[in-house]
Amino acid sequence: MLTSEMIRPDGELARRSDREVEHFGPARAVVSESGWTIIEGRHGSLRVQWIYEDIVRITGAASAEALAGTLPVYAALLPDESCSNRISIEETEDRILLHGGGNWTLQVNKSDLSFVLTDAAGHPAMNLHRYYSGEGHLQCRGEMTPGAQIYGLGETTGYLDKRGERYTMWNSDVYSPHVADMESLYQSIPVLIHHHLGKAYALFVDNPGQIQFDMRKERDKYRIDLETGLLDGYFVAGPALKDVVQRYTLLTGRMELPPLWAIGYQQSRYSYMTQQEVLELARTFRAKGIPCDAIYLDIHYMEDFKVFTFDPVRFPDPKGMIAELKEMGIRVVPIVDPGVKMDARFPVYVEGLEKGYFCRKEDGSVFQGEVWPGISVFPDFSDPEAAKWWGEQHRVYAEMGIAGIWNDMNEPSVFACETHTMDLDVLHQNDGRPISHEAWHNMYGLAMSKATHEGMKRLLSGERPFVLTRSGYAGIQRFAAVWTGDNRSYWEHMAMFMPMGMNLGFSGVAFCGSDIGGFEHSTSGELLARWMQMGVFSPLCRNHSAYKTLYQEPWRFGSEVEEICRKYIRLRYRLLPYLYAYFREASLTGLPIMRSLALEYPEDRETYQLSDQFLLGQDFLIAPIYRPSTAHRAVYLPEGNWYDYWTGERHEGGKHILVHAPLDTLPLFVRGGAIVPETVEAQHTATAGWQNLTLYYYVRGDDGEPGSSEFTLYEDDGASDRYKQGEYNELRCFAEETKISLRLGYEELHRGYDHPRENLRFVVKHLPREPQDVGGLQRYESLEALEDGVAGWWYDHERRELILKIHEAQRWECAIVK
Ligand code: MIG
Repeated sequence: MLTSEMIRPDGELARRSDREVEHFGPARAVVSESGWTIIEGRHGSLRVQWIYEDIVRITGAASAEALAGTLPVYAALLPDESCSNRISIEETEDRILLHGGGNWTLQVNKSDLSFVLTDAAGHPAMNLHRYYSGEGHLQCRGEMTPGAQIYGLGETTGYLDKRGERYTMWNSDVYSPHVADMESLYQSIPVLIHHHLGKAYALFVDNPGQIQFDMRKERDKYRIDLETGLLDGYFVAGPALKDVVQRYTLLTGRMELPPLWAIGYQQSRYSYMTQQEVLELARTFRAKGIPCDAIYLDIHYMEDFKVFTFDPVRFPDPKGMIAELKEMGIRVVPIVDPGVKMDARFPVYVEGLEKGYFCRKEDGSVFQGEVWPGISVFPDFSDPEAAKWWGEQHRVYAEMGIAGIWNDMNEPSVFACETHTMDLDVLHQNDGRPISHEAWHNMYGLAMSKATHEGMKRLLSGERPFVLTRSGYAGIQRFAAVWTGDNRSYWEHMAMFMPMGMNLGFSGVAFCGSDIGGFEHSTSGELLARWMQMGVFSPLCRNHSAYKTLYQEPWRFGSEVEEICRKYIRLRYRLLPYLYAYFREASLTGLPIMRSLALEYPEDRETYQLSDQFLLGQDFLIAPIYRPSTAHRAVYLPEGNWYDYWTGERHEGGKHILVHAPLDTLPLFVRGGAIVPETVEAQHTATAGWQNLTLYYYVRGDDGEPGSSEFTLYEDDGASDRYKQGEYNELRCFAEETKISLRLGYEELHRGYDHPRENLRFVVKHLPREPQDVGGLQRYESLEALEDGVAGWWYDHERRELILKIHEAQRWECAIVK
């Protein structure tokens, strides 16, 4: 607990950014080696490498020697040939101009070594930046364009735009309520995106030690202060926000396609205490017809909190339990913490110790810290052998039929010590380049998830693993999904997830979610209902609650709340084809699934600060109610027409509207012009070969607004990695509208996954009148007649919907005369 002593009058609250620093200049020499250039200054040096056409690496250090040779790399994925990229150098009286590819030129001022990236026309594509050195630490200052926004920076509290905030990249287990002035949480993703009127660039600092980003201290500047290591900056050019995110994830990687079950609804609690309770829970979901794909086992499943064990009394037959649950379509995801109990009878401890796999201090002694199992030791995931060994420990789970692992406490969190983490002088092996914990801290969680992901992949022989992690660093998306840790059952925390999730998305983490209902503190039925409405539209959909709080499964608060949860979870299952297509896209491009409106409407200033609405993909706009006893809220709709998902009412965008949303209603809008695939709801996921598929086309408006739309549907078995060998389908669906006609259709872009299709239809929503002709197809008098028929159409006057039943073919298209 903090007291007011914190702000005693004689106390010192010195910030790093107050420390004295000097800029690197003036330039004294320019040295070029194959692929890189060092500009040596009086107080520091820059090393420039053109990594990709649109990504320039500018590393800074106090001395040129520190920059020679191979530099350490943590999250960045560098192409092999990066170092052979040639940089051409031009010198003027006051500047050094470097050009290494693409349209960009790096202009370095000789006087202070400040630099700016300009485009082909000579306009700045990135503002002026300056590196500084001070007593043993480095700093970067970047100019901000007045009126610009700052996005990204990973998992942070507060609102969408980070201007005026300050964050410290230092992975921390923060159990205290997450509030706006919290500078660190579990994840550290040092990527800052500067955005101004639709033009953006990013600066990614690849350094897993402590870094502070201060967007507060100086107006229209940000400062980045490093405690250890090099100032290893990657400037990622835009200009579009989407370019920036795609390029940043080219640099730090993208997620692999998760198994479909991990996209279903997941139920968790700290803890479901016994095998009996878990089975009962699963049966209740089924009895109540509430879809569910996964149940989590929190720490109580273990014997004395020893990892890779099951408590023989509480879980006497885990294998049987897992098999029974699998029959019901439910997967089990056990928690795995990094702390290994120090116990001479515990084989994991004994073996790890023998082989030297645990973290050691400089003097060679094994680091010990207290966590759940009591005094514990911690694997050194920076050592590839130790990591592999850790991965191998998961064999017990894999053999039981488990494919999902939940990594917690991996900041790492250590109890009852001053740092709340490992001693800073622990020396990580780091594959032959030993590094102190102080300098490597933020990598620990990522390295654990990487070891887990890779281990599970080896063990599952072709089945896709799922890893969920609390802690991580840039690039974590390659190995794990992220949940936002110990939030509370506060309305404020429900609201806080929106900007947090959107900024995680900007920072490359597409697969994220919050504990639905809130973790600590007891939820209420109303809060659970509202949070669920938002949660089914977040990429990860998991309800989780803390020890000793009220149980918060969907049925715990009476029938009204239960019905609301059922309705929304079922909606998520109907939308799986839509969601899965965006997971596929994220795996290919790195673009987020949960999106800030600014990503899609970068020219629209109204979107820049929107922290309480988000998009799921391009077509769904979600504007949850996040206050108690509230049934109205303002919603901003960007340009175009938007349909209220529930009532079908059409709203013209480019303005705010007031929406009425009683407890069972989530304000939810679909973009006019959207093509949205839906399947039928089910109790759990199966394959992603959608047997029943309806492609909804939402017309652009009542007046025949012209335009064309596209949606690429993706199908595969949803479980294995055979899609990598081409076992998948891609269906490009399209719609072209003019005032008098509508051309609808699809074509197969790829066919490699065979599965039966029972039912395929197109539905044109909100078509104001019955069309005169539908591709010469047969017109039916009623829905029943159409159902019995082979192919044809029927127009529903009441709902203003055209329903088209079609035969599957490689391509299909139909011209509708309105
Ligand atoms: O609070 O394993 O964030 O989800 O239930 C201490 C018990 C440890 C923290 C995680 C939370 C989990 C809990 N863990």
